[in-house]
Amino acid sequence: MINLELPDLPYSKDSLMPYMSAETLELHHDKHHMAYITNGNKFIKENNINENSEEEIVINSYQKNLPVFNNVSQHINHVHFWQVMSNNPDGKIPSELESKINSDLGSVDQMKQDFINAGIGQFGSGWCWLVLNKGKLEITKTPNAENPIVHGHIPLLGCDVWEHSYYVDYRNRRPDYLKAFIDNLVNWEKVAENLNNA
Ligand code: MN3
Repeated sequence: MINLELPDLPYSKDSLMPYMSAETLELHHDKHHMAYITNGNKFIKENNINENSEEEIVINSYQKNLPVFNNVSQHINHVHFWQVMSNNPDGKIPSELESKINSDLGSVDQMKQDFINAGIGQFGSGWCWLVLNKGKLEITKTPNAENPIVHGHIPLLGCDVWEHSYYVDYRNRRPDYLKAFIDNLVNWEKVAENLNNA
């Protein structure tokens, strides 16, 4: 039976400042992510879930078993989210990825604007994404815990727009958080790696 575990952050909690504070990461990683893991493991046991991977659990529980889906999907969303961030104000995008962004999404500036708009446009809680859909890059958004894999999309870059991800640092200013994220907090090497592995 799958046992969800909290991964260490791949950086120190104060290393994303000033764009994301240590206080936010402490709450978000140590408390919020941990709660999804605790509840996810409980529901996996209670429901005798026997899939071999976290991704399979998410796909098979989608629209069928909400407690399992919500917690396991949020777990994989957050594992992804920690990995795609770094303190990267130069924001240099590896050239192969940049060419693909230019050809599939118009330009880097257009991609960034569409990503921000997707995050602003997600009513309530959820995520905005750069995904690969049938070999093509797309910007999407999902509600609540939904991971793009339930739509057959491969997530390359996801941003958490639940209030717990930005309220400490940005209060209600979700657009400012999204702009800081896409301009200064993306580990584009990791996004390129996600594309290569897709
Ligand atoms: Mn979160």
